[in-house]
Amino acid sequence: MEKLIISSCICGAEVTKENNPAVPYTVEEIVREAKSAYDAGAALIHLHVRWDDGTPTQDKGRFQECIDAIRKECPDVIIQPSTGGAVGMTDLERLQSTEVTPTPEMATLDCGTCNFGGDEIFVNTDTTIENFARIMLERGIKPELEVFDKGMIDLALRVADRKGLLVHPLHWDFVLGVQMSASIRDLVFMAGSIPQDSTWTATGIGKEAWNIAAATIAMGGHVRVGFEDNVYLEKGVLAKSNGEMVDKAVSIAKLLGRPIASPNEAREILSLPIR
Ligand code: KMH
Ligand code: ZN
Repeated sequence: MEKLIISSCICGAEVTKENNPAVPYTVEEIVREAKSAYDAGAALIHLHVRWDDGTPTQDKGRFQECIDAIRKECPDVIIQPSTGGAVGMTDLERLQSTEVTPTPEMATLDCGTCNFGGDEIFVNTDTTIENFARIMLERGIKPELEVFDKGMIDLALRVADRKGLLVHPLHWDFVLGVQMSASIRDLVFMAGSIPQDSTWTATGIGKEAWNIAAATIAMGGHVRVGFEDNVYLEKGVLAKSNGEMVDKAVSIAKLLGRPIASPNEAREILSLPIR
């Protein structure tokens, strides 16, 4: 089976130190978590950043500072800034993470609007999707198409791909457990709903995280683990670091006979230029 790309979503925008004291806020903490994931075998860091008090931000300068600092410790890792940011941010605010130097190899592109708990709505109109896709195409950034349900796959194809704004093969991330259920039935449905030459990653939010990770690894998909999606290593046991979560994904992969991709092997799988 193809080598496994492990992505680590080390920080997120919603999870806090109250959920797990190891959630990183400062630049030093973000670097510590990125390095722990990289050392354990993550080829890709999905990056949100925070101000020191934990407030999520898409500030270009803060992204630049964090990316530069991560790059020193993890020289070849793929750094994938979020353009999702946090609920309520404007599109212009969110896009700042793509304006860093050098231009990121990848960034997320969220493909629809969804409920985010309580009264929170994460807004991605058709215009937003099209604009973000166009900007990423112009800047040479490969989007990871974040889809929270099957309708978002259809939207990405209709709103961006049919207009020639996406370069194939596409890369998807199935985020299960926010809107669509984090069940293996739905994971299989999602994997069967994308263009055949696509690559895909999946993540389960909350308590289904490890079931989704194991099923994804067995199915030949790639896997995302980290504090953004889940703070537990197992039921009732908080993970001490993102690295511990990557370690667990590596162990599952080993049991299932799936070798781990290095960052450059991940670039090859994702059709990114080798560095
Ligand atoms: N924090 C969510 C509102 C992404 O990184 O692109 C959006 C998110 C998706 O996390
Ligand atoms: Zn994210």
